[in-house]
Amino acid sequence: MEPEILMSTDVFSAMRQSIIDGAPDTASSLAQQAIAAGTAPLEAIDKGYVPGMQDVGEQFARGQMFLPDMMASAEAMRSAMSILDPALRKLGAERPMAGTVVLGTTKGDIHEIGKILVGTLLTAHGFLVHDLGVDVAGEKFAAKARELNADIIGVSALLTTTMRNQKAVIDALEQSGLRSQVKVMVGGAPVTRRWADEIGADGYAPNAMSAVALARELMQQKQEAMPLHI
Ligand code: B12
Repeated sequence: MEPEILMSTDVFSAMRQSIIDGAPDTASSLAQQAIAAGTAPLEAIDKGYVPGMQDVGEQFARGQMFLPDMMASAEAMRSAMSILDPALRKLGAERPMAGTVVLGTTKGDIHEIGKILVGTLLTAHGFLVHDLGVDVAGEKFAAKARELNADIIGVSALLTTTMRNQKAVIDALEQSGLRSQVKVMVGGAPVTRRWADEIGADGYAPNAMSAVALARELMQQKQEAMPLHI
């Protein structure tokens, strides 16, 4: 194996380990080194940090890790993201506005890392993103969409018990008469395309990069549905 390839593989596995160890300082200093070495921030996330999070989830499910460990891992992930986020956002700064997205995690759910990543990549690709945070009720999504005249609402859910609150967002849009104007995309680890269809969402994406492709597709659908102004 070429030495360069070996080196980058080592860096990615150190990133993964920093998440498993719940070591914020190591996680951020590896992110700094990666940026200085010209590694694409998305590659560091995909090949280093996210696999670390997946590993943590599996260990938690097997009873080999406990809640405080998972919290420390989340802190390490946030620390790495604080370095990578500005580098990702810079990409979107000069692009024309692709659309307005209101983003949030469903009511009862405080998982935010995946949602933040989706928001960062949407911003990096020219979308104007308003992140409502976590534990957000359907009515709040609808009210913010009305206020900003948003094109898309993105709803994240990480728990099987809070997935159904994604449907509550769609219900709130219907109740406020906004459903035909706003596209809804859903995501989060337990969410599937089938679930998205079942609740009447306009789209589902399994990760942040495909969320960008989906948002672009939804914008196109919106534009095609718009009556011509002559
Ligand atoms: C970190 C973590 C936590 C942290 C969250 C910290 C934070 N600030 O976010 C803390 C410690 C707080 C936590 C708490 C809990 N957690 Co937790 N957690 C995780 C863990 C390990 C990682 C989640 C994560 O950040 N992944 C990394 C990101 C990048 O991936 P992601 O979230 O899937 O996002 C990607 C895609 O899904 C997609 N996406 C995400 N959102 C959206 C939105 C849209 C619109 C689109 C298009 C795409 C999209 O794109 C993202 C980027 O690629 C997962 C395990 C796992 N593998 O998912 C468990 C996990 C989700 N948690 C779990 C549990 C049980 C809990 C607790 C109930 C534990 C407890 N006993 O208290 C609590 C719940 C608290 C609550 N009310 O929400 C279970 C859920 C089981 C289930 N089936 O419901 C999991 C699966 C662990 C397990 N294997 O058992 N957790």
